[in-house]
Amino acid sequence: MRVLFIYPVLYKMTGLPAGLASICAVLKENGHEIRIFDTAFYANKESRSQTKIRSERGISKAVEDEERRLPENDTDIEKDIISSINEYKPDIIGVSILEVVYDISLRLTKLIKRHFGDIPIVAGGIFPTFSAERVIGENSVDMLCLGEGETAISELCNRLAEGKSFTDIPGLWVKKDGGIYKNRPSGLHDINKLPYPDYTEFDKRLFYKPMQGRMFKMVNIATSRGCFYNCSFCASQKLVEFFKENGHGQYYRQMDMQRAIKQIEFQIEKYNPEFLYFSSVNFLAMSEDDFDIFVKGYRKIKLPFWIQTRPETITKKRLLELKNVGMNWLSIGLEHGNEEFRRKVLQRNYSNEFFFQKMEILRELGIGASVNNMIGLPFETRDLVFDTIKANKQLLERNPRLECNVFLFTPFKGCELYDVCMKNGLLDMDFINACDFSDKSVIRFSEDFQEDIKGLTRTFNLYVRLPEEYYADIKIAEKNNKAGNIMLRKLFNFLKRKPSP
Ligand code: B12
Ligand code: SF4
Repeated sequence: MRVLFIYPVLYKMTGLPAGLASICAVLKENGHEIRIFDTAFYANKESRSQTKIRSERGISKAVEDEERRLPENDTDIEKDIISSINEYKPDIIGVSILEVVYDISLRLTKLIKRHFGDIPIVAGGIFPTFSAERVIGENSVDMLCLGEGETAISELCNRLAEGKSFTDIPGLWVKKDGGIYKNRPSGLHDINKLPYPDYTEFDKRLFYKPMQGRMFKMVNIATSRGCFYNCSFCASQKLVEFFKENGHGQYYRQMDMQRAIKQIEFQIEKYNPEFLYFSSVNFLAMSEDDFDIFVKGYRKIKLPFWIQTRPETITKKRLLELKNVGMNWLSIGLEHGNEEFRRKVLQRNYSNEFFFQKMEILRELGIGASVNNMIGLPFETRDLVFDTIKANKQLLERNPRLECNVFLFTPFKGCELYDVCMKNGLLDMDFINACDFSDKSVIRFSEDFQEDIKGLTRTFNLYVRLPEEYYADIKIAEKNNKAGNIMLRKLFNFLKRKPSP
């Protein structure tokens, strides 16, 4: 079968999707052909890359070679998709959907249905998994996949190729003769048995990600799936519940480390990256034995790499060994600076002091990191945001090399905080988060707090990095008006001139 995957993704949101690439690998093994159509490089008048926003907010360095590495398409997305379908003539079209791209996904599936009514369209990904009724209710969607899709879609393609019935495939919901066949989710895959994710058909620009002011060609390596923590703002908890309720056991799976090393060697050979991007959500959640195998195996690889992990997993010994084999940067979530709020609302249980000590280890070892924070959480107040600012200030005193990221909290379906927002009347009933890095929260906050969020998001790094005698000026810079914008530029210019630590 000829399969076309649509990968709807925000503007210049690069990085490779390991889940979809895993499906590509399984389909190819089964003798099917793949093409991918992504939306990353089509701009509209509001499009701004995340890299640009981060540098404007004083979080990270401007990325000099972004335009060269990631040039935009100068063609029209709708014309392009139609001509690529006319030329490739797929037998089936799959769309991989996260909530933020649901709008654009539907725009494309509707367009395709209008022009190519006979080609079946199957939706998969986190959003269709958590909003199945809504997605299957769309006229332009013929089938959807719940949970992991490798077996379900390859079985579907095999049956379509053989002209067999496909209404009973585990994991698929299928529309037929005016009804919907709702099969239970298929089991979880043994990640040691799946073929390595296949990125060959993805746009080469998607391999590039920014790192300290430069774009690097990166390959995404997943050494695990899922996570065993329960943060209320993340899909992990509900994914775990979803698979347990359906009798499929533990969603969190760690790959055999010998195999992970083989995968790394294979991906390097195949794609020739300059950097490795480990997308495992909590990279260091591995046993001492696995860690030793990783470090020994990675020693000969000699490529810089990036990880994300939890503070609980950090030890000096581990970080030193990782640094020695090439770890260049890591990302870690503080998420909020008020301990009680973090524990009660976000379900993250550690003290600020504990987190600070971990960041001191990084300083001692000369390792840089991005610390992630959120703003605009339900029940948050301006004072609570200032607890986050204060905690980041204290962090920088202990480790001046840290980058302090701030993200506007967005409640996605499939995370506990979404339900909390709904129960408390903080969201519209059929709400869908189609945000594109907007600085206005979708939560029903008071007008004053909405203004605070906008202002504090753009000035977060000024508050964090400048002494308190500047706070009156920063308050002026919070406002998006003439005086505020002049002050904002002035303060950021001042910050740029400050000698770096
Ligand atoms: C790596 C990662 C990324 C990568 C790659 C994205 C990708 N699509 O894989 C990058 C850096 C690009 C990224 C970006 C973003 N991400 Co992200 N990301 C992840 C992360 C950490 C791992 C994804 C992964 O590999 N999972 C494991 C694989 C096996 O699962 P999977 O991707 O869901 O794919 C399987 C099934 O869903 C299904 N499937 C998927 N697509 C399809 C298509 C078809 C046709 C079929 C049949 C099946 C199918 O089969 C796959 C294989 O089993 C997840 C956390 C998580 N737990 O998933 C967040 C997560 C997916 N990201 C999230 C968010 C919010 C974002 C951003 C908006 C963040 C931001 N503001 O920058 C952007 C938006 C991306 C976009 N589309 O524009 C949210 C999504 C929430 C939601 N309900 O939509 C998650 C769940 C994290 C969270 N907050 O809980 N992300
Ligand atoms: S935010 Fe990170 S640590 Fe928390 S549950 Fe999600 S993946 Fe796990």
